[in-house]
Amino acid sequence: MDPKSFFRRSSVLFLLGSGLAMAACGGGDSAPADTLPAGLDFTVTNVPSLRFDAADYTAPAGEISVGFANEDSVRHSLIIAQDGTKIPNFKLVTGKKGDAVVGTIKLDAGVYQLLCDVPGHQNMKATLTVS
Ligand SMILES: [Cu+2]
Repeated sequence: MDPKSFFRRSSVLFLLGSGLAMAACGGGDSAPADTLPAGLDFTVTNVPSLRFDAADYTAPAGEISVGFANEDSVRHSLIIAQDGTKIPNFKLVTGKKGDAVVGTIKLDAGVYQLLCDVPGHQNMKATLTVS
């Protein structure tokens, strides 16, 4: 074999090798997202970064179903408060991106605050108007 052709073949093998290495690195998060059932009274979605997807939500008074979904990459909670007092026995938590949970709560007509109580998430606030 002449030296020139040996060099060409080595180069081809080298390129093939690096191509395989790059393909092996191309992972990615492909965890299937949970989906919320249709017909919930209201739904809050966490979006990047550290935000609810709206500033104002509305819901009917009475026993209501609440959906809480996470499109952000960190854990979030949903707390409902009125005049600075948390509504007891209600807290929804989404752990990771793609999580979705449903809860129920009984609320009278009025204006409520939605909060996330994960440390450092005090900017996650929204208003819920129940009527
Ligand atoms: Cu949060």
